[in-house]
Amino acid sequence: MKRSIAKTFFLHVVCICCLSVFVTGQESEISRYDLEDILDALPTTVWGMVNVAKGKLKDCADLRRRGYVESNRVYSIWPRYLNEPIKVVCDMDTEGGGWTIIQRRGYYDDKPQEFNQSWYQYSVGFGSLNDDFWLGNDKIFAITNHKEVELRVDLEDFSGTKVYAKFSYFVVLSDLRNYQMFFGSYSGDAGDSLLYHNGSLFSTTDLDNDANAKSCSIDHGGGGGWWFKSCTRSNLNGVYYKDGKASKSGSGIIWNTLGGNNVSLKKTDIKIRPSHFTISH
Ligand SMILES: *[C@@H]1O[C@H](CO)[C@@H](O)[C@H](O)[C@H]1NC(C)=O
Ligand SMILES: *[C@@H]1O[C@H](CO)[C@@H](O)[C@H](O)[C@H]1NC(C)=O
Ligand SMILES: *[C@@H]1O[C@H](CO)[C@@H](O)[C@H](O)[C@H]1NC(C)=O
Ligand SMILES: [Ca+2]
Repeated sequence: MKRSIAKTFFLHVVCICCLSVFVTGQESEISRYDLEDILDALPTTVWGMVNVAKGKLKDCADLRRRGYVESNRVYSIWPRYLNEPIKVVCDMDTEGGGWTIIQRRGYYDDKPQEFNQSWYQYSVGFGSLNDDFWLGNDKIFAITNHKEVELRVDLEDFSGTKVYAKFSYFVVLSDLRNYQMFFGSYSGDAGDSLLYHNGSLFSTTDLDNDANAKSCSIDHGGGGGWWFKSCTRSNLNGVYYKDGKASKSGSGIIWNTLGGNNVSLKKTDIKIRPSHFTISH
């Protein structure tokens, strides 16, 4: 209730702002997100008060802008659309930092984290932020919807080759929409093994939303959750094979352009940050 009142009020303010920009006849590069940020900084607006109550740190980019530069430590953030703060790890180094990490493989000490988990576990997240984890689809939904974010996937194979793939935007819909995923144009040197999956719904062993007659997660994916289509050119939540060889095609940590569906990777890092991120001060 409070939320919708705040939202209504907020929309009115935005409209007044748009109107004044229009009336003065000036060209304006101000986007909707900039307007939100301007309004956020005003504690006299309803939206501003809500924001103060919730804190200003919505993702790792906010932390980086405020001078936090340490990677690989646990931070608290409070993304919009979540009822409570959450813990995350950030990449504060790559391309100026500000990345919120949503998945990691191959950072474990003794035993790799198992990724053959249920729909519920994929929704809320699992594993340890200090080594291997899935942040959780509800959190990924929140962080990809409060502003436009880009996606970066860092990959390392067992020969030590490191490559990456970037996507100009990335958005994951809510649980009600089965965490359907869309993204924008590719750049990088890993090859684009995600394009095939654009627009796919998320599936796990206990919830089959894929486009295959069978269950991709059970029959091909090694039990992991992913945005399978019919079935997979990438499967970064597959089985961790310590020798880099998937015993069953597609079941490992797969990025098809890196050796096909039989080669399993050593390390992965999936992260997001606002598109066009810069540190202006
Ligand atoms: C995941 O796979 C491992 C190894 O095959 C198995 O021991 C474990 O029971 C599986 N966990 C679930 C939740 O299916
Ligand atoms: C992914 O799908 C969406 C919706 O169909 C489309 O707008 C977008 O351009 C696609 N992304 C790529 C990289 O083709
Ligand atoms: C992948 O491994 C399967 C056996 O699991 C084999 O049938 C297939 O030919 C292999 N593909 C490639 C490209 O090596
Ligand atoms: Ca199916």
